Amino acid sequence: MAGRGFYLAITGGIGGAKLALGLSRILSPEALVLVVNTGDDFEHYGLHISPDVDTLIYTLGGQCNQDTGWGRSEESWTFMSALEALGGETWFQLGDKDLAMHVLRTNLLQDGLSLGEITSKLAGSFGIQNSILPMTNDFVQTKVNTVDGLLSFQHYFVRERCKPVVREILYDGASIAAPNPDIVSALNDENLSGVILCPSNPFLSIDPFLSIGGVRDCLRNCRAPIIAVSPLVSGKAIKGPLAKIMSELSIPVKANSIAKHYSEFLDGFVLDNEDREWEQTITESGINALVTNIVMRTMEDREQLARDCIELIDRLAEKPLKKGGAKNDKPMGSDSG
Ligand code: FO1
Repeated sequence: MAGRGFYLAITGGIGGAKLALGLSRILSPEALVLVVNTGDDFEHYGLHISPDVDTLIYTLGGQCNQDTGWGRSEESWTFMSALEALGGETWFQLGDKDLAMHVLRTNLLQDGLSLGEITSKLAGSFGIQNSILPMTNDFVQTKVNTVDGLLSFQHYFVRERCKPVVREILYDGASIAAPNPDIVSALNDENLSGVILCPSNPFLSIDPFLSIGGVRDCLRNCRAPIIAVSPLVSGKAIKGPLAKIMSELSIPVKANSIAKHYSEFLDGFVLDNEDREWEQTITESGINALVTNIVMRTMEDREQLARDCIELIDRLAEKPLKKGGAKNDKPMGSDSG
């Protein structure tokens, strides 16, 4: 593992949070910075809700609902049952303790704090020492264009249960949003040892960040190795609508489609033993493939996958792969063989 360097993990959703937890358990707090998707954010009952931020905070804080992957453990639902009795909308379940996060976040936003400042405050109250950086302090909202019309992310994902056929995914506000400045400086920091794209849904949880102006350039010009962990195992998503969305977008539901999706800045790709057949294709595209177990059932699985990612990055840092892409402008030098 590199010396005093730190690693940047980009995450969104439940699968990403699992690897983030594994990384947080094998790295010291200052050696792991987390970038989290806020494209799922929405206003509901006048509250600003940041689901992926909260899923990450609850997961790292050891208070995540293990059955659903979102919301808090040991939750009560008094507010929801009272709301239902009043005839309010209940398609989006808000636990009593979870509700406190949304009320406080909304209040602090009204007081003028940035999403970044609020996230750091909330994470701190769960005893989390890692810095958790929302992808932007502006408002970018994932919208899903379906055969039934344009849906907000939560309407598509929760209210309609991902049933409508997807035609296109849009990131409202991305063209005028600025990336979180703390992320830009981290990507340019000489102590950055590597970047890990966690096994999140590329279209719903990673692309909102990549769609923000300047982010792709930052990643392409990043001097540290960038790797991604496949969110697919033998053509199936471990959780969520990824496989369905890919087939609706006419993208082959294969691990190497994910590597291709990120190829403009990717140095390494971690895929499951079941997808070993793609190792050669991915390597021939100039991306270093690592085949291992990527299904995280236990805490040990999470920690082992985290170790595999760090080892791949550290290996790439010593002997970067010759890449056709514009990314590696560094002189190839003698060790390019
Ligand atoms: N997902 C659901 O499928 N149903 C819900 O009722 C629900 C409520 C909810 C409340 C707070 C929160 O932070 C997340 C919640 N989620 C729910 C998950 C949410 O839709 C996330 O956007 C997904 O986890 C995708 O990232």
